[in-house]
Amino acid sequence: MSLRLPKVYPITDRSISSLSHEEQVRRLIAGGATFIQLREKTDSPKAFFEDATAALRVARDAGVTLIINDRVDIALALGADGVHLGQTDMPVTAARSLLGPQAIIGYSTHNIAQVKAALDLPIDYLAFGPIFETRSKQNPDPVAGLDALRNVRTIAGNLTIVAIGGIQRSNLSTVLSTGADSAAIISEILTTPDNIAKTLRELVLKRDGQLR
Ligand code: TZP
Ligand code: MG
Repeated sequence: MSLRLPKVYPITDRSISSLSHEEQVRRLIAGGATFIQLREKTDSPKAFFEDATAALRVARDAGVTLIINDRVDIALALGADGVHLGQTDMPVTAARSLLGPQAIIGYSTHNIAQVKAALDLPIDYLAFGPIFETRSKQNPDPVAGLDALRNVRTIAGNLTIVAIGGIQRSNLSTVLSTGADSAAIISEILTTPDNIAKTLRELVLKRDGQLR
């Protein structure tokens, strides 16, 4: 399985943006996002469900793909496009059984052993990181670095690779040229909430002069 993703893959975060997921999705879409992940680490399931319902409506109206971090139950209940799972979330095979063959499943890895183990799983993309230092994740794994990303590109074959962790304007092109198909970004896009659309547009344009 290999999924075509945009070069910049934004992830929502209420604690950084101080905005609802719905509003973040609106602004990200205004900036050209075509694939968004909702990531919620503190809200109650009920509150997240309600916000995510509104966010999904906005995404659907714009033809934008929306996936949910961690919560297979919420993704299923919403009819979202898929989930992003980590090493301690519901096993990928169980999620695939619940969500079906059409759902998008992304999976986080943090070292080469995890990447090798992931190659046998029914996933649509493999996330790898943190590539650089990040302050957006609690208890992050050790920084993996660009050399490890290069190694992941070699062993992952055709599988879509998403790099994550500390990706900014200054290192985006390097991350992509090192082998990532896409860069998942939180703080660089959300830290200045009034400029979310502008920042995203600039990040994508800076790369190659066109939105994709
Ligand atoms: N997983 C690995 S690093 C990270 C996650 C969720 C956070 C990435 O956020 P930022 O702000 O782009 O470094
Ligand atoms: Mg998770």
